[in-house]
Amino acid sequence: MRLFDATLTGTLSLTTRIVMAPLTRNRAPGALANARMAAYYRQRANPATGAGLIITEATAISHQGQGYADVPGIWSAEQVAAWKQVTDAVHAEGGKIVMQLWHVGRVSHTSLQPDGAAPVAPSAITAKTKTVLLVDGLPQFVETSAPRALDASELPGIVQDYRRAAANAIAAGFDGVEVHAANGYLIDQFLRSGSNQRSDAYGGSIDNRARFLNEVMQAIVAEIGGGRTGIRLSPVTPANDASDDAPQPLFEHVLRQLAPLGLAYVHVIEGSTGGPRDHQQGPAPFDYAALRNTYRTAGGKGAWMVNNGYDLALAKQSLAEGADLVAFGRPFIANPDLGARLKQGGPFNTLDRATLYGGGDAGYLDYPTLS
Ligand code: 8OZ
Repeated sequence: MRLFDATLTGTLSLTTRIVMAPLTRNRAPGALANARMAAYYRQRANPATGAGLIITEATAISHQGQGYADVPGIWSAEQVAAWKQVTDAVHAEGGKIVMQLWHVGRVSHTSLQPDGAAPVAPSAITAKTKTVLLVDGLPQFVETSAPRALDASELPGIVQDYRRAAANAIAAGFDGVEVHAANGYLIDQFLRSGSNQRSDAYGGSIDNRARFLNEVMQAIVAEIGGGRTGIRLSPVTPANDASDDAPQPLFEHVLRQLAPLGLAYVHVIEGSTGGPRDHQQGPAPFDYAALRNTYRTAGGKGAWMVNNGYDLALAKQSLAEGADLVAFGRPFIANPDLGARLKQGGPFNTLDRATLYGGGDAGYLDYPTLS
């Protein structure tokens, strides 16, 4: 079955097509990776039993890019050194791991921002969504703070933060990076009309709304090369109050722009993140096959990674229809040896939602393996 076949993804040679999706777990106090995280990733790293490729939890490119309690960062030398224990652990198991680079934009809270400042966004529109703070070690869901609109003069600095984060990720031993352009965070806020009401070169037309993404991708590819750079998109997700009137032409434009960059992969969340796969935004159901065709027709050679609610049957179907990689999220939390379990058709552990965000080893390191 193709799911268990090796494949070359950009410069990454993968043993299987099973990918561990990025999963926020809020167990990085001080924005630093730690031994507990290294143990967690290590449990899932052996491609014979776990993932062919691991994508880290979303990792902030700057303090300003932080929006949740105890999520890790990758802007300082101390953070680079801390992540090294994770990449060493994964590589010791023969695994591959890329870092997901994240700027939350407006999905933040003043208590998480430098000097308690307002979060930043394309436009000063508050997201109708919640973020996670930790109060006495327990997750508390709170309304995001009102953001201020970024001045165009600030954008080169943020692009530079992405570039530095990519360089730092490579210095920390990662096999590559994934740019988080999904789920209503900063890049997605620029892309989609519901959060971008700018009247400058970064707002209005599709081309203008895609400009910030393009600048970020150009900078990262110049820094580390397209062959170890991926991107995550979520064309119709309503996550974090994301919305657009016409996602099909918007995202087809984005894919045409990405095609010449020689990316390792394009990671697409189909439908509503963690929810219904047929979620619709805009006038018609989103056509994912057309999106991929647009990318291929424009010369895009990166692997096509699909995500959202996949099980073995859907993975088989999707691979038969042209996907190259399949990302599993929540199943990988509850099943460190998900690869082995998929191969033999189960059984699968069930997820404990109470231990998703924050906490210690419980619900993190103690899910049992088959043997
Ligand atoms: C769940 C909780 C906090 C953050 C995303 C990074 O949706 C996240 C996230 C998910 O992409």
